[in-house]
Amino acid sequence: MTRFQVRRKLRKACSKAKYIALETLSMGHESVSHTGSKLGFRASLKLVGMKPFIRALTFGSTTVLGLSVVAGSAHATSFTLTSPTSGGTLGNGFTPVGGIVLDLIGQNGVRVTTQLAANETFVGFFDSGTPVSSQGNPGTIGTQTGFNSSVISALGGGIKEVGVRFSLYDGDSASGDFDDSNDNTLLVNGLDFGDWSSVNAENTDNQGNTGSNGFSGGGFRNNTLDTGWFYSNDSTLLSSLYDSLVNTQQVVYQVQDVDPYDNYYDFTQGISSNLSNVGQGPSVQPSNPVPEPLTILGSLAAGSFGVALRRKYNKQQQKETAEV
Ligand SMILES: [Ca+2]
Ligand SMILES: [Ca+2]
Ligand SMILES: [Ca+2]
Ligand SMILES: [Ca+2]
Repeated sequence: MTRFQVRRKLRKACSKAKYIALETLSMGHESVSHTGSKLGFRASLKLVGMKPFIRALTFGSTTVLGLSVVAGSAHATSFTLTSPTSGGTLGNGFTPVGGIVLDLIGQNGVRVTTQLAANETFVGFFDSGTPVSSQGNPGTIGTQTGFNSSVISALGGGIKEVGVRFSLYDGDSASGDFDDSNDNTLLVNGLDFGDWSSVNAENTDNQGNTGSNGFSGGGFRNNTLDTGWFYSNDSTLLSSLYDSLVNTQQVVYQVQDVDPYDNYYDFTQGISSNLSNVGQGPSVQPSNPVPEPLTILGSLAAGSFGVALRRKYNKQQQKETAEV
């Protein structure tokens, strides 16, 4: 067999494997025996063996896959990239740490997500930091713009669930810190989204990999980089939030402090500079965003065919050499 022929066979095997992968996933067991007749016993065994693995990829480890793309690391935590809303894992482009992530689930189940870059937020004490216009109590952490009428109308007339994630170094709101137990409250468009001390937060390194300090169990800790999710499905609160979106087309994140101006905030501190400038405007997410595992199955299947073909090619070569 010439190299050209091998390459052509490989290409054919690739497209076949991809097609079969799609079928196998959509049709279940019956298609395996069907593909078995087409591809031979060994190939069908491979696909059978792969099915549970692919399931795991689809439902269990999509987060890990997403993380390795974003953070470029195998140790990235799934906690920060998994929203507490029914939407679950964030789509591509979200950093595992840093910035303010907003995850909205509309009345119709449609998901809208956005991330305000960390370096677009307030820095300092709220009586002296910058930008000056954000000072005060409540103080403005940052503002997410871009909620135009098409994004808002995608939500189907209301909001069912909201998740808000931010990362903060030295938050001082965990148990025993000077701003613990109800001192700091998150306001979103002026609405109460909860006490910072009751939000579980996870320590990470500057790229979003699991940190040595684990979970706080509540609050953003002293001298620690912590990332936590706020969540609400309170229909009254979310109805007010929806109205505020319609009226202002933006989301203003603020902190209300019971004893203000004692806490220093820098939402870029401890976060790698390549992550602190990453943000994206509000966008409507596709309803069924799981194409990656299929592509992966295609590549895996194609890979194993490739190996088989290469073996065949090598054998042929050996035979030809022996014949010479
Ligand atoms: Ca305090
Ligand atoms: Ca501190
Ligand atoms: Ca305080
Ligand atoms: Ca602080």
